[in-house]
Amino acid sequence: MPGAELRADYWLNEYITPWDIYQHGLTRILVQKRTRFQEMSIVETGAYGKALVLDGKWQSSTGDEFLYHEPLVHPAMLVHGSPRRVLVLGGGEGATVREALRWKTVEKVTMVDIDGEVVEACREHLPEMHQGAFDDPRTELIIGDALEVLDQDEGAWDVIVSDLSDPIEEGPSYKLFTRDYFEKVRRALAKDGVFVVQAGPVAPAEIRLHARLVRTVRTVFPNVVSYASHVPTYGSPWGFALGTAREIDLRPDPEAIDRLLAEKTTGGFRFLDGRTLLGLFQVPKYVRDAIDADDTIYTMDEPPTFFGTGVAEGNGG
Ligand code: SPD
Repeated sequence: MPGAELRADYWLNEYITPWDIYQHGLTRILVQKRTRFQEMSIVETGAYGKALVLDGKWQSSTGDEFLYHEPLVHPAMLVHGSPRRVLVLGGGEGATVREALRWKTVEKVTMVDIDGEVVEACREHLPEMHQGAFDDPRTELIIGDALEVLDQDEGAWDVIVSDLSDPIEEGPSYKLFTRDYFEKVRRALAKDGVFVVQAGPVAPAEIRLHARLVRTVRTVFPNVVSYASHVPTYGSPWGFALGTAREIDLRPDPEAIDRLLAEKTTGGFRFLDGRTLLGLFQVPKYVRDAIDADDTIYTMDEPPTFFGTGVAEGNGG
């Protein structure tokens, strides 16, 4: 019987759809507490290293986070070409800031996260993720509300990265997946700035959120590209939406991208290079069709509601 091989001490059951659960086998629970904003766990998994889980939703794990954080950050940086000032909204683990700091052109990365307890716990328990990014002299950390920070800084940022937890109804982030929020982002960006948002799963059964987010970003930015990366611990390929007033070259020349990365970054990529970027921008037909078919726009009055939380349980042993 297959179950006889399973050796986890705890199981974290994350609902992917109302019909599917991703059961992550855990060997240790390092942190489990209710912060002012959400339920937080930092766990050690049997297969994928350590992971941050918020409100029962998987955020990232040391074993495959590069498949999320590299495609989150670098396509936007590459579309810009020479980013100096980067704003990260959310991103508690510090890995998004870590990626932005790979760019030698970057003079300042400001990260705004509402939950100081999450940031502190990640700083302490997930050094593999931030790799000292919080201590870099170019990093500024603000514990506060992204909406307020956006209002203060008009036209200031070359790249804004929205690395928020999934928009579950009870969670702290769902309002930040709306047109109203994207309009604030646009005002905070420099005229030729680039915005990217983690934009939900693109598995066929769950693609609605992604399609609607892309349509919502399109109401604010003239050029938008949807792309996705396969992150095994998410249980679905994960989507991103990038918006800008710049032209986006959907068939970038891999050699030119490799030259740009060699010249302007400190390197060390595990996922991204010129060929990978070219592949990322070739969006599968079912994703394009889903985006074309759904014209719902998320607003503060009608924000997204993303399905599912999860629960960690001991195995009784
Ligand atoms: N940093 C936020 C990333 C959120 C990704 N959520 C993944 C859920 C997997 N089912």
